Amino acid sequence: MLTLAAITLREIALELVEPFRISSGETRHRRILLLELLDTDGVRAWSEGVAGERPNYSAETIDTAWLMIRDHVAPRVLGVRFESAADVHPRLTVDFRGNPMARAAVEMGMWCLEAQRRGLSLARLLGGEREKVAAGISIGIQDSPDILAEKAVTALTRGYRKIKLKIEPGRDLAFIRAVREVCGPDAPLMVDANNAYTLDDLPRLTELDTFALMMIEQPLAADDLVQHAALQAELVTPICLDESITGPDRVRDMLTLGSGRIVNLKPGRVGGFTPALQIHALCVDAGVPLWCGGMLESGVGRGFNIALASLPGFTLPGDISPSERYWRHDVVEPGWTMDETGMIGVPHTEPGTGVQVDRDRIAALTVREETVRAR
Ligand code: OSB
Ligand code: MG
Repeated sequence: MLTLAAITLREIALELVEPFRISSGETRHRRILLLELLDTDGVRAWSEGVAGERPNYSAETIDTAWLMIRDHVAPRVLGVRFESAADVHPRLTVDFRGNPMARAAVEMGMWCLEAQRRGLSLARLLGGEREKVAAGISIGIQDSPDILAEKAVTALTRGYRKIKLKIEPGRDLAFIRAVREVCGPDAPLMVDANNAYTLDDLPRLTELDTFALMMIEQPLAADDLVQHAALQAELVTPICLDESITGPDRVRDMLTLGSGRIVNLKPGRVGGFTPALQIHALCVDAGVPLWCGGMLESGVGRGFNIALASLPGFTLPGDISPSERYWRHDVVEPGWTMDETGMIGVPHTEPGTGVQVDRDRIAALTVREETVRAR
């Protein structure tokens, strides 16, 4: 049994160690939404909302998520007796359209709360088995091919098992050619376009196809599956879908249409762990390689991604990097670290995510705070 007494929303301001630029915009000063869930027995869990500062990746922002959680999500779960965290998602989908990141922040927090109550690691509760997960790095768009190539080499030397390079038309071919040249033919390279291309760019995308990339992530529109299918038919490189996969049905459609061959799964984008587990099962059944994406999370959200990535279907390295890649000081103790072989340990012996939130640090970084209670 699981009954929530209160949810506290906090916005913290956290500066990235370097700006992160994708085709639709640049981020340096992260505004991060953290939730603290309190149940009727006094057990607590933290979770993170992954909506960005601006609606350039998805329609949601931290501001819309704040409003939706306070006025629509929290009132649906506060004071309700849940058998388990798996029962939360259904309650958040009846007559409720959109806003997956707002729903996921609460739903994932409930999974962590259940893990805390049962003295289980979040990874075990979700069905995770791996002791370590493979780390990848997502490198933003740079000013020149040389700068990008140098960053990619440094990342490879550090041990990262997948190097993802952000691209856009005009900052693609010369950039990727430079990286491939210095990193060598076997380096695990991929690109992510965040919807920057259309089918009119076919010649350019066909040239990208010659760089032996692991995959090309979301080249076309954020809500498209049909044009991606047409593009995939022209390419040897597998297409990986990110933005287009908003739930299990979109994975089924991707398989039917042939829109892509790999899935980037972000639990926040699909509305939480319950739909994420459904997508995991679908991909395992269909033999579709899966990896866990990232949203520049603090150590809180990173813990959720690491727990999820410990499931057996996550066969490719995620966009999961250690804390130091993002923050001078993370908000959890200990911070997330990567060994020299590019692996991050999954804490299976601690309850929940296995890291403690640094309350003093969070208090110092908090910009606004609001608590919603069961009525
Ligand atoms: O498209 O995967 C993306 C960050 C913000 C928004 C969208 C994306 C990303 C990343 C960062 O690629 C991955 C990370 O958290 O390291
Ligand atoms: Mg992406």
